[in-house]
Amino acid sequence: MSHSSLKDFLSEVENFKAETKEQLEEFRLKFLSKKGIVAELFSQLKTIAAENRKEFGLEVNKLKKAAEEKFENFRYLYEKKTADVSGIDITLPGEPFLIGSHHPVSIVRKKIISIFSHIGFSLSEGPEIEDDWHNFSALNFPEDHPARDMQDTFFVKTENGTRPYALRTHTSSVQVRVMESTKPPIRTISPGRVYRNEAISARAHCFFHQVEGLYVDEGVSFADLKQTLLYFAREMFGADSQIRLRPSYFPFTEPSAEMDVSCFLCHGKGCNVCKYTGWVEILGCGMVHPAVLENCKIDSNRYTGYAFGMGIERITMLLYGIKDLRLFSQNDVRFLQQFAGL
Ligand code: 2U9
Repeated sequence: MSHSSLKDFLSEVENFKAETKEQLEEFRLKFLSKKGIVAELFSQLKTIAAENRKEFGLEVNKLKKAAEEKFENFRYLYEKKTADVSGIDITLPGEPFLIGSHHPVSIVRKKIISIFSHIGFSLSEGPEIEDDWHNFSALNFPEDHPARDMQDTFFVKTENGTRPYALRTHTSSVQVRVMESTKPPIRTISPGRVYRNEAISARAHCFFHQVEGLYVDEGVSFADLKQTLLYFAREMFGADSQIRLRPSYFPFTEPSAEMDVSCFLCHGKGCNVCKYTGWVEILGCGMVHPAVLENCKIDSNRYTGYAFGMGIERITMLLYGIKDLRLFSQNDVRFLQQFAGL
């Protein structure tokens, strides 16, 4: 078989068009059957001079592939053309297929991350199983603080019976790790899942999600904190939002405060969400305690910082009017589907 006739076969295959079933069968018999051209060419392989055999083999393979592809294409077209659709109502609507949706906690987490990333906050993440230092001691929790109690925290037992690790109770532990490994300025938020040993009810769960923020640099003041939180409230709850800060106490911040936002539902007229006060509690915050900075080897005479923390489920419930925390972890599609497209 000469090279030129192989080329002729290839162009014959490439130019082939079938109008009828008979033409298609003729094509199959000619090229692809047991006694067809492709099989015949393969049987000639052993008679080809050794130095030309590889090239010849490749060419025949190319012809075989082209013929098979052509045959399949026309067979598909023919079957489509002659398919029997009598008795099928092609005007009936199709079976709808369910599209997925983002979890409401993810929607709100992403929104919070986006708001803070626009003003230069980086994202930091860390382990959910933490040691005592990063979850408690570095954050200035006294040895006898109730959060360290088995009643409040899930401890992880090791093989030798000691309990040196716990499921983190807040993502502040992540920020301790950032401070230990980074020189200020530090401007970061840490979203993530946290765990508390609570009986499960509509208002409490053994795990939930937080976003905490931390800003450490020279000259960071409470005024910086206030302005950042006002920006956050207006991005999250509407441009006309107001905030107010009430004094509070946390071991890791001093002074500490809780922030309320003016009610985004009734705008002060009084409603169920704000319990007729006009204000809704959103987050806790404060200036990082100097002892926490020192624990992380940051000079508290040179640097100051602010921090804040919020529960994502709480904000999600307020925004969407969700009345039961358990809905977030029950994976009921009737609940989840309401957030499709958001
Ligand atoms: C470092 C130092 C201080 C983070 C803060 C709060 C206040 C706060 C709660 C809100 C509701 C937790 O989800 S919640 O239960 N958080 O009130 N969090 S200040 O302070 C830090 C963080 C990191 C190194």
